[in-house]
Amino acid sequence: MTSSHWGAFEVDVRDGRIVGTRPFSEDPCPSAIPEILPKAVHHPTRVARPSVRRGWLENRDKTGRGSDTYVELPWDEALDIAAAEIARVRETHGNEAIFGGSYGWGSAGRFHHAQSQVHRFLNATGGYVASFGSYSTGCAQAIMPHVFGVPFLNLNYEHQDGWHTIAAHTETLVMFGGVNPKNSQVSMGGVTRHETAGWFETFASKGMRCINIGPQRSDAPDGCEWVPLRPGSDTALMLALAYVLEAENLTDQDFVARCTTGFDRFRPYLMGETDGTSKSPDWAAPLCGVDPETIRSLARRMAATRTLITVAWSLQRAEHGEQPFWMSAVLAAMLGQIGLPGGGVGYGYGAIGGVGKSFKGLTGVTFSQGQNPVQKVIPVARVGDMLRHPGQAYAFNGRRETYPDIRLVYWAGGNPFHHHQDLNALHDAWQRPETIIVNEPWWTATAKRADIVFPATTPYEREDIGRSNLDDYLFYMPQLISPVGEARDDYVIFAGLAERLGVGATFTEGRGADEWLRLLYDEYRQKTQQQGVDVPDFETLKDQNWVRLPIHKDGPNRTLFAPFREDPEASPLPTPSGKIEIFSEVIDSFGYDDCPGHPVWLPPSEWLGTATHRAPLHLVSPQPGDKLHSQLESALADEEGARPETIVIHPVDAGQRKIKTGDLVRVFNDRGACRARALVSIDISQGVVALPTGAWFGDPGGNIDMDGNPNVLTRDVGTSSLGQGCSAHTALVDIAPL
Ligand SMILES: Nc1nc2c(c(=O)[nH]1)N[C@H]1C(S)=C(S)[C@@H](COP(=O)(O)OP(=O)(O)OC[C@H]3O[C@@H](n4cnc5c(=O)[nH]c(N)nc54)[C@H](O)[C@@H]3O)O[C@H]1N2
Ligand SMILES: Nc1nc2c(c(=O)[nH]1)N[C@H]1C(S)=C(S)[C@@H](COP(=O)(O)OP(=O)(O)OC[C@H]3O[C@@H](n4cnc5c(=O)[nH]c(N)nc54)[C@H](O)[C@@H]3O)O[C@H]1N2
Ligand SMILES: [Mo]
Repeated sequence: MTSSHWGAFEVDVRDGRIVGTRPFSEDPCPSAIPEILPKAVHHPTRVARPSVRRGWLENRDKTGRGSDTYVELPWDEALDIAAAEIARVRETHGNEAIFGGSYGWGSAGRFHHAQSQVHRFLNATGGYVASFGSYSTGCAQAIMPHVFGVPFLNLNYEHQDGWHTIAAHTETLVMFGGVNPKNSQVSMGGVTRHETAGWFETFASKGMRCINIGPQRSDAPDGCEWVPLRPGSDTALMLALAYVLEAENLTDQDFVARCTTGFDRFRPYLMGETDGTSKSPDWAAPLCGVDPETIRSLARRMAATRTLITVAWSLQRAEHGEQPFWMSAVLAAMLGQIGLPGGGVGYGYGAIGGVGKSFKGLTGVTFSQGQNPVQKVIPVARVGDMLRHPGQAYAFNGRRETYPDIRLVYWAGGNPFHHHQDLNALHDAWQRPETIIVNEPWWTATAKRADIVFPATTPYEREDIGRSNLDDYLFYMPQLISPVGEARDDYVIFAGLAERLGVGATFTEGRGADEWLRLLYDEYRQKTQQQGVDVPDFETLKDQNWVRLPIHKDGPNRTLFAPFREDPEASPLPTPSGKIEIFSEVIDSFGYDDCPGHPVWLPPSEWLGTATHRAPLHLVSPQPGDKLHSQLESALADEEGARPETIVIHPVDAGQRKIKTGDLVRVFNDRGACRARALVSIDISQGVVALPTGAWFGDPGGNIDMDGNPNVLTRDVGTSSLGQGCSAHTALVDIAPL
């Protein structure tokens, strides 16, 4: 038995190979993702040996990334070359010339977490330029602390209601962007029991009204109502709901007065006193595609029943993504149910399997990354800009920063040529650094654009501990097979480099991976005991394989908002005003046109409101249902008909283009083109197409990505000067039969 981001499963091994997987008996709704594993782990696309790009090896060429051949070298030789190059860059340009943000999910397992390993290594050598936030929630991580005063992820994981509380109290669940059991299959660090779909059965049996607002019916479980909405227009709809509350005297004046600040600055905008436009349902209807009567009756129902507004992370993965997140908090504040069980607002339900579960927080099993002497940090999704514009100034959350001049990139545990926007532009920007080093198990599009590739093991080739704070299981993850090819653990790779750079002792502290694992586990065990939870000693856990921890909490989870609601003076929020900030003096003082002092409607630059005959369709690019991002892609892509990836299109849009289900199509705009396979469906709004992420960025071979990666089409712009998050969901495209 082992654990993974997509859950726990049994593994069958024969003759040193993984031959099959079986679901864990305690999982009520296991993911099918492990079924791809046997093929993926032994796939010919595994990196067999350390490999150095020929052009770089021979004359330090930078232009052949993505097209060159590789020279396989013995480990010692490849490590010598990489260490000498890191030393050269440090000595010539300083550690600020090394980018080690290395964003990505890598694999579950606490010790062999690739990103922690690369950060610890680079810190030992004098530091690196890091990145802030995630592609998942970078924009929310910047805006929401201004509104509620706490780190955004703490809201999601600790303060908002758990499923039990929602089931017991909520009457109306209003889900912007849905709550998708497909996405709940995964959770960083592991999700052992997949429960989201089961909770919706409970909600249905209790007669809860569950309303999915967004472009796809499939974003919420069967049985939920669907209000189709144009992507990028949620703020307009939320404003109109707020307008109805105010116009019909349904705002909870007492809550607004006691628990918020700045309503007086926001109200004139809402009612049209500042700009001559009242944000009424009639104003919003043509923007969001929802008719005014539906908006009015929804607002009345939200005011009349215990209502929980949920907002999918996808809404802030778009230009001006700050606005729907902030506005959802304002709308919930006007409804006055924040701090009541089953009411108010919550974020990221369904996004990952752990949100909505309520567990006592325990200390983690953590490998220290040390201190980073380099202060420079970029917003994670601005990596393309950073490479393109060294020295250029940019705004970020009230600060003025400059991009560093990056000469060396080290990536371990992520796949930017899957995850970043506008991949053709990234491909060009990627030609600028002098050296790119990547640790990867597979020949991904990123590995194929590296100068030095070190083959990394997968979790099945090493022992580890599996544990996530959003899960109540603890796993010993056994080594199931020998490393494939000449793969080494990231730890061993970095220990080899650190040794050559004279910082071996700093990195390893004289320990092997097995010694670290036992030490970190013992420390964890001591701390959990102090927290009142007994876990077995290492050897016992190893024998038992896993334990379920007694850390379940069923009660209301509102550790932050219930006392605040009760007495906002005695239990203030950690915002400047101590209250929920409907108007933020701090944000206002930044003077950003693209994120002013209170939530506003700012139309995105690409959405159905700006559609042209060249690019008439809005592309949303959600997470793939059949796997995690680009992981295990080579094995899945082998399956007959699995590639190119499927794009969902409305029958009217398909009919106009003579496209039928199963047809191969070309999806394109001015930034690029990819192939996809059409699925014609009435479960998507007209004018919108959905192409999930997950396909590798196939070799362009001309100018069309053959596998169907939507990021050849997406825009590489920040959400705003405030959040500078990823804007993947803001893109217009067209489609033609191939
Ligand atoms: N258009 C569009 N783009 C998006 C999104 C979107 O909604 N739309 N979503 C964004 C989001 S939220 C995210 S989180 C990103 C995800 O993007 P990533 O996190 O970059 O995607 P993964 O495919 O999980 O990349 C992990 C890589 O680590 C490798 N790996 C696994 N285990 C190990 C290991 O032990 N060691 C090493 N060295 N490597 C390992 C895997 O093979 C894989 O290549 O994509 C973003 N991109
Ligand atoms: N199976 C699987 N699950 C995953 C992942 C995976 O790769 N595979 N990745 C995980 C990761 S890293 C993350 S961050 C989460 C992401 O979780 P989310 O951000 O919630 O998920 P997405 O799939 O990006 O988007 C969900 C839906 O939002 C809708 N949407 C897009 N734009 C808009 C809009 O403007 N308004 C409204 N109302 N709806 C919109 C789309 O129809 C889309 O299907 O998922 C996690 N779960
Ligand atoms: Mo993510």
